[in-house]
Amino acid sequence: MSLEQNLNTLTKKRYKKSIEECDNKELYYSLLELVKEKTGEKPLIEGKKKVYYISAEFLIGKLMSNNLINLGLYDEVERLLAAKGKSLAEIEEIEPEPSLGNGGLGRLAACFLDSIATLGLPGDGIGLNYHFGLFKQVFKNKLQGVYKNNWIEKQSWLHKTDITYTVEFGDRKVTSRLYDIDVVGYNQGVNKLHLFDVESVDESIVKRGITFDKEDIEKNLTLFLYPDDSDEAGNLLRIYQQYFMVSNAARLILQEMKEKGYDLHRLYEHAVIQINDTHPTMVIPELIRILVMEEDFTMAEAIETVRKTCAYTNHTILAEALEKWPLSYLWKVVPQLVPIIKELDRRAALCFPDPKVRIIDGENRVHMAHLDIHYGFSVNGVAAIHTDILKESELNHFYRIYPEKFNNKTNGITFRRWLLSCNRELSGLISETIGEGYKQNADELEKLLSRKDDMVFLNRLEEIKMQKKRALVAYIQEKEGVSLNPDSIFDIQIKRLHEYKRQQMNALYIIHKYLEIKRGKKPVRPITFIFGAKAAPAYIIAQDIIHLILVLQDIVASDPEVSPYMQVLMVENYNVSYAEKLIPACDISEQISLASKEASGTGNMKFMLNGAVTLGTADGANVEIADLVGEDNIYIFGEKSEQVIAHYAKADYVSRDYYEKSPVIKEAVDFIVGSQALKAGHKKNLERLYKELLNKDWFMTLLDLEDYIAVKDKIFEDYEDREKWKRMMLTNIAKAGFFSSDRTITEYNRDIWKLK
Ligand code: 26Q
Repeated sequence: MSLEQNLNTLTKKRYKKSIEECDNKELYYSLLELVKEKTGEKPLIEGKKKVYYISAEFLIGKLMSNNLINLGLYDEVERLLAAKGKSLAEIEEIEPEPSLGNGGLGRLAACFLDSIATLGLPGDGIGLNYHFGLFKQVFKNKLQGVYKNNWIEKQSWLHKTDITYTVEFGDRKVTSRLYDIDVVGYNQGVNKLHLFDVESVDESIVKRGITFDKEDIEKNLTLFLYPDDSDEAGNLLRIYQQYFMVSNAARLILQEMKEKGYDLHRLYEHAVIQINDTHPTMVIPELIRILVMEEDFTMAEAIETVRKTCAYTNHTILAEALEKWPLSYLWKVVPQLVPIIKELDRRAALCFPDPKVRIIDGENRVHMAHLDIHYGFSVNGVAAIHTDILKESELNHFYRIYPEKFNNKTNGITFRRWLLSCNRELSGLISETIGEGYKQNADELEKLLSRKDDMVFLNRLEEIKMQKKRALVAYIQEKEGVSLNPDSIFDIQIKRLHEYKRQQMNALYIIHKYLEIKRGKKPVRPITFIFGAKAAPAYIIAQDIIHLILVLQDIVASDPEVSPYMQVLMVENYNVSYAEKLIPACDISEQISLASKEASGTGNMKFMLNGAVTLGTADGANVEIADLVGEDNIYIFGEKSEQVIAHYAKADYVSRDYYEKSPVIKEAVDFIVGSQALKAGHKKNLERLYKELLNKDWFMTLLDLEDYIAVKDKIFEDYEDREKWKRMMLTNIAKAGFFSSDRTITEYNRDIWKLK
């Protein structure tokens, strides 16, 4: 049967209509069924050893386009629909975006699943099926409002399985249910994303916004990702979620091992568990517990078996993100793990008496990362500079006892989504120029360098950028009701809102530019500053930064003297689907974190691949981007990580000094509480932010502001040398191959997983 007949049969069966007669919604659900059928025909990827990637987040994005590409059906489906007057792109808009993650760590997990399957490696993801996931962001009154994100529809990519387990907590038992999503590799077989849910979950307990009874665990366990943890009940709920995730994971893994007839004493020959940050750490004591209690292992055997099976990835050096659970909380939620954790701590302390490497500290808090390092065989950072900082400072005490465990795996992104799917125009041009080989061997992008002086090619790059800018402008017009100027420079910062990422520094630049224009100094070409970011609901200063940006958006838009030269827009509810539209349209990629604080970043890679030029600090993977493209093709500014680390050590950064000695800084900071801003915004939020910047500024916004202004002015100037700019675009695209997650996963497999 042809694909067309196949689809026609489905639309007839479901809606008693031909393809032509169906609307986009009907076509979407018919295609969903078709793709699920086609995926079902592909073999499961199998082998003697399998990786289980356990993660609290899987930010997978919409799946239709990606799955069609990986199945090799995209072009055919697009053509057959077009022949009937339908647009695949419009149909894709119908799909709800799964809300199973928050930011970089979750998106990385999704890219990794794609690459694991594409490389034909056996590997499944294990996580939770959050019903509302991360909140939906709505701006009201220039403030962030939060709502539940109801993304699961009756028909979806989820397959309900008949696997259920009983999970026991200290004070209750719940029944879990496994749902699977197929992960199809590019021209490859299929792996699974396993998402556990609790049978008794009750969506109706969510009342206004995202408030619900935090103590009703049976009903709330899988409702939200990262429930507000500003009180004890919220923290306990996080522990319930984490244990629920890993207890189910442990059951599933052991069940698979037994079904394949493997000896559990050789677990590590058939399974490797990658622990994505510390959220799944309890899988270590849980596996040990099961092996001892149910499989007749001695404690020593269980520990050694688990140690050889588990590997840990660190994604942050921010102290507040390193999980430390009070032992009293663990007693409440998972008392069965406490004796095991104590025993693990006792054994580690016998070998290494240094209190800095204790699992349980003097205040009876359990350091989850310490558990991972002592009882896993691998510890990796996610970019070269990040791993160096782990080794030399943050985890130095551990590095000195276990140097052989530490390794770097610089992050990567899947080119199937971040080039082939989101920028078909560019991938089409690349295929035409260097063939299709780069789709499976990303290094081949370097062949493009031979076109460096080919003006015809460079002009096509520029045209494609223009086309993607126009498409974004149309989308934003419809979604946000804002008209952007496609002839302006698109300067974009999209990422979670955090002070260390320094959206506030970008905002201060915007104030500076605004005041310059008011004084008559106009930019040669208009500039559009675009932001996208969600702020954790309990993170007050982050909300204030969003408020400031929305205030600036309003001030600029309502000032006819300025708005022809600059525009500011913060898009609402930034998510993966929005990223897929913003990234291809970007000219300048803002990667301006305080050096040493951004473990890697992966947005930086996506922008580069789509021909944007990076304006960034020497932080995370920016450092490796700079090494690859050379200093002429990137704009690096600000103090280096060693200097920043020294400031923290000496406690010698005083933001007020920077404010007082620089009139430019002072003027921009004062604007936040000036009459114009106070008229457009709320006094409480603006004053709080102003005071924070002057009195605390823990992430050193003012440290790099002058340099940022100078380098940003230079990048806008260089944009006018169009030939030079187009060459920079080309170099960035051509050198992006290193950042394919296929390379990253090849390295994980070579050094850690050893699957085949
Ligand atoms: C911890 C404790 C309590 C509540 C929440 C958390 C928590 C939640 C999420 C801690 C960390 C996260 C997420 C971290 C994250 O996304 N890290 C990013 O990981 C990317 C992939 O490696 C990197 O590229 C980014 O640099 C890093 O910020």
